[in-house]
Amino acid sequence: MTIDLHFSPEVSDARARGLPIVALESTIITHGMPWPQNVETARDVETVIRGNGAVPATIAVLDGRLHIGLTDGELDALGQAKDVAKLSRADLAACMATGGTGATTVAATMIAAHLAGIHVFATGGIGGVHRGADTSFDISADLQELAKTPVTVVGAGAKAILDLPKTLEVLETLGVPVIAYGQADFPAFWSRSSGLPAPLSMDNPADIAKAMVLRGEMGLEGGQLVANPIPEADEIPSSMINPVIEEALAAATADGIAAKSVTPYLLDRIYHATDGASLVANIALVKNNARLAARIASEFSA
Ligand code: PSU
Ligand code: MN
Repeated sequence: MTIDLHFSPEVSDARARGLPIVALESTIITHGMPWPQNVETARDVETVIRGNGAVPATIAVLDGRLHIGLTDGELDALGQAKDVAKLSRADLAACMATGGTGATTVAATMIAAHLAGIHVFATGGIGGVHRGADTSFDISADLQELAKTPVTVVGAGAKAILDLPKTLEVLETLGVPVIAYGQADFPAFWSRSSGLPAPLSMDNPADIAKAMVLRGEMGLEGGQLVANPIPEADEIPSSMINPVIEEALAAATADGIAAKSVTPYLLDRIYHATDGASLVANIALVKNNARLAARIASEFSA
């Protein structure tokens, strides 16, 4: 049995013409941002990709069917739907088997992109090792996926709510290349620098595409993480965001938040605590990642 992928007309056409395609996740729409900014951002990000010579493919499961590319109407409906499942590697097939509707995380989007022959994927920031993971064991499945599935993921580092040193350690153990774009430091989502050096650094989309191709030729499984710093004009300095993160983490513990709910809870809490400034920065960095991903995808096609 082959999987019945449901391509949008735009993505179908791009495949037929051999155009570069950039995958986009949908959890950021359903669990990462409030309505209506979520839908507006999803549209704007697609526009940025088109403006940079590639075709966007937002990925989600709608009524059990794995969609590669959403129409405007589908995007709108998903952005307003209540109780959409958050799908990682563990949940994807179960949601499809039961005819459910779900948004794909970084892990699940990588799986779907690979099935669809898409090499590049843009997001905000990947999941990673949560602070307190030594007792909670909360480590995002995104990290394992990067070790397994050959897709280049462009994010603004890992979300600063995480334990970034431990996240980098796990990525190293898993053999995932972590490539800072245009600087030496690993970025921290809302801020340009985490204060930690990135293991690798590149300045050129062509080199990033070439490294991925070489990995494939050598039989190295897995993808790579491109850590693209938020534009200077949009960043929130870590001195400003860190106390807010600390407060949100304390609230999550007090409220007994665990598992899949942790990331959405923290993002929402930080959004309110910063009067929406965290969302403005989040939107800016996603667009910036989309731009770079489109350029990398074009290099893959070249
Ligand atoms: N990046 C964002 N906002 C998000 C996410 C990433 O800017 O909402 C989502 C992604 O889908 C990522 C997920 O895969 O959070 C990680 O969740 P968890 O920590 O439960 O694995
Ligand atoms: Mn988790």
